[in-house]
Amino acid sequence: MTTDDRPAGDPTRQPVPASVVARVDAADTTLSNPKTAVIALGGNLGNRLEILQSAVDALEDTPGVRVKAVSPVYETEPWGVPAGSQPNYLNAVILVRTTLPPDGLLERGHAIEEAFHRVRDQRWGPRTVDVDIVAYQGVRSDDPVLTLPHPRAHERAFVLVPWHDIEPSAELPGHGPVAELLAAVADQVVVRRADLELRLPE
Ligand code: PH2
Ligand code: MG
Ligand code: MG
Repeated sequence: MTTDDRPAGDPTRQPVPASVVARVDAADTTLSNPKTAVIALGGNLGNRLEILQSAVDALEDTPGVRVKAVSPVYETEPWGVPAGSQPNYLNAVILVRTTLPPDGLLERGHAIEEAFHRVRDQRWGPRTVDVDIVAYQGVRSDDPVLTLPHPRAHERAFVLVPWHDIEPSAELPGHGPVAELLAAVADQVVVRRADLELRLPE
C-alpha cells in the first residue's frame, strides 16, 4: 500500500509508521480473503420461524458477512434435557462467507441473541434464539470462549441433518464427513417442516 496519497512536495504529507502500514495491510488481506462459516440457529420460544428469519437477516446485514445458503427448517425434540420438559425447537443451519474473525462473528451472534431477549439463566434452557458457530473454515480451537468446531455438533441431529442438506460433502473438522456422522444420530427426532421456509436474503 502507499503511505500517503499526497504528492511528494505537499507540506501536509506525513510519514506513516511501519506498524500502522502493517496493520492496514493485514486488514486488507482479511477483507480480500473471506472464510466460510457454518452457523446453527435454533429457538423454542415465541414466534420461532419469524425469529430465525430475523436472525438470518441480521447476519446478512452485518458488514463483512454474506449468507450463502439456508437449510430447510426442522422441528426437533429438545436435546440434552428431560423429555417433555421444554417445547420443541425449530432448527436450521446457514452457510456464510465472512471477513470477520471467529470472535467477531461470535460477538455478532450474541448481539442478535440479545436483540431477541435471550435469557441465559439455565444451561440448555428454553430460548428465543441461539446462534452457534458450528465451524469456521477448517479452524480447530479449544478456547473455552469459542471452541471450534462446536464441541457437541457431531452428536446433534438438529445440526448435522440441516447442514448435510445444504452441503452434502461437508466435513466436521476432527470428526470426518457429516454424511457419515448421520447414522449415529438417527434415533433423534428431527422432522422436516416443508410448510416452514427461511428466505435467503437478496
Ligand atoms: N440447543 C441446545 C440444547 N438442546 N435441542 C434442540 N432440539 N435444538 C437446539 O437448538 C438445542 C437443543 C443448546 O444450545
Ligand atoms: Mg447451542
Ligand atoms: Mg449458543
